[in-house]
Amino acid sequence: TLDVLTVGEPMALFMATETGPLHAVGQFARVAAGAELNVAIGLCRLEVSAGYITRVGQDSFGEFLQAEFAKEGIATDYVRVDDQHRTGFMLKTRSDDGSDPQIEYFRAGSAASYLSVEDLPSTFPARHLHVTGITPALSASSKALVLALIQQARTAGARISFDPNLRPRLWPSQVAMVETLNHIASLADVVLPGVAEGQILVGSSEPERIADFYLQAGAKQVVVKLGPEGAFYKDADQSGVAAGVSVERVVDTVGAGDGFATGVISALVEGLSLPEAAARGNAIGARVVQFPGDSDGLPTRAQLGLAAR
Ligand code: KDG
Repeated sequence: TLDVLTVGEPMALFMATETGPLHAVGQFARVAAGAELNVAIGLCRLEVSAGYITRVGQDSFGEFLQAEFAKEGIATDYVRVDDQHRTGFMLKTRSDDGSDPQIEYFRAGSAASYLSVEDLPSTFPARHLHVTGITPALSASSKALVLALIQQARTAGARISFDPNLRPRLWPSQVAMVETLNHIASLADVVLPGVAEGQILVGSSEPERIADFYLQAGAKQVVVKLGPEGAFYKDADQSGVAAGVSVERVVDTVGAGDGFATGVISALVEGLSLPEAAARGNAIGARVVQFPGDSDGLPTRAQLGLAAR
């Protein structure tokens, strides 16, 4: 059995290596991206086993990504190569000052957008399922897969975490986005929204209100990301703030939420408490913002000061 299973779209990410708007940048470095892939990588570095359900194209990006999965030790039993559709990719500017980078996607009709219930494992193979709001936005069939996986995980008694990861550009409308994501959140055990996401999804940026909304909807634990201020956690027994970890220089905030999710999920898998999980989320999120790529800041256990598992 795996510790964690996740599902999503991996992409080749071309990160600008010089500052300036995308149309003016000529130099890029290629790395791997994809919110759920980042979490799978982060978990593997923490010696928490992770499997990844995905599809890549039969092309150089697909080969590159498969090599990354292998390098990081991700279980690839649920990775399919699609010879009909291409692997998606994206471009990102270099901001260097923590401001949101400019992002352009080339992913419509990608191999991963054809994820469907055909990708469902015969039996749920993990103790924990992690999903984000990106995968159900890719297509109707990928949304059906996410819902089927959640059903399978619930039946198997696995814990489910959900990071809304709002990507309005990938949705037909804001109403569809909010409706689908709040439904998925109501089926999850652990919900990990940010305050800005709370404003859009539940109409409040007040951490406790966001937490109460999801606890009433059916979640068991909510951890609301407060950025530099840390995280607010709440479940039936306790609530509080895990203090933020200060950072000398924020380079790029993309991927910080995935680092946060990695910390929370790994800690829960290891049997730690909710406050401890939120604290580990903060520690990893704070590392990730100091690196330009999505996953280059994801630490090993030694880098986090943790004993081997
Ligand atoms: O969380 C980081 C992701 O935003 C990035 O890796 C790309 O998955 C991605 C997306 O859909 O934006």
